[in-house]
Amino acid sequence: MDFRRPEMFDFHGVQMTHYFTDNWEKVQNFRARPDDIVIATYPKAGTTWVSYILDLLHFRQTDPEREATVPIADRVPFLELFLPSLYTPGAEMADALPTTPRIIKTHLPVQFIPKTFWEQNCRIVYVARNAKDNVVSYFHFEGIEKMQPEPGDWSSYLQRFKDGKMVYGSWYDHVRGWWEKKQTHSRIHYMFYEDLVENTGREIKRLSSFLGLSTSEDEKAKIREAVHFDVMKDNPLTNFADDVTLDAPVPQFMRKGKVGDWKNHFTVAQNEQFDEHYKQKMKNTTLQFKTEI
Ligand code: PPS
Repeated sequence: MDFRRPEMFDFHGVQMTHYFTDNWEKVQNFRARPDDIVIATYPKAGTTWVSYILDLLHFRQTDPEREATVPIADRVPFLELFLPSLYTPGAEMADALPTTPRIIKTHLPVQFIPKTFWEQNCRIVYVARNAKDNVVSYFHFEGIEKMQPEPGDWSSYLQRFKDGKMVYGSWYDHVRGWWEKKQTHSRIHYMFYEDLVENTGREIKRLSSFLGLSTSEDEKAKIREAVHFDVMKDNPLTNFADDVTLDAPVPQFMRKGKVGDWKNHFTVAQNEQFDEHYKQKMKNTTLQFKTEI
């Protein structure tokens, strides 16, 4: 396989790797349709989980064949992904999606979203996850994902996270940037990983209503079952079993799916320093996260 772990570089003020910038012109010139739905997140915030919920809300009943055969990465293409030796570029896949609506995944910070999505007034679902669990999940993922830079050791990784030297840049800027945009843009549904863990049924209901759907109670219950961590972990269509860039046996993409796993990683000192730094970075915002439930 002709790919290797990339270097990060500064891309318009955000750390990126070439796998997500090489197709920039096509991504920026993407032509959205008004009914396209975007799922946007900082990496490891619950993208796959919410992508699957959105897909099931729209297509579980009308297209059972798709439900039984099409992997999540093909149902919900990753817009800026460009690794043509292995995958059809995300922008091409998104363009060619046969469904209505098309559901499209991105990790781009708000300032990089192609303008077509604003012009077409598309619905956007943004999922945010608390910083501590997010960095832990990202750390483990980079250990196994050969398309990402080497994570190095935990304590330097945590420092890098605080400094914003991560692929897709600063978590703080990402979650805040989208939060600020949401204040003036009604077609953004800003949701939290922790809420989804705490009450999946309630969040599915909110999503259904944001999408303008009238999903029955029975259907919502079926979706809730299908998107349970253990079920998605066992489902080869959602657990990235065939992902050739993952250097690990199947279960590791679906790692733990918990709120509060950070407690198994942060030392007391790291936690205190993190909290102090967090306070500075997150002052002057109304955005609040739960780090335990
Ligand atoms: S990616 O690669 O950025 O698209 O990853 P992403 O899907 O955003 O995030 C992966 C984390 O989400 C967890 N996950 C879930 N948690 C609870 N329930 C369900 N159904 C679920 N599906 C995915 C996954 O386990 C990763 O979190 P960690 O903490 O590493 O387990």
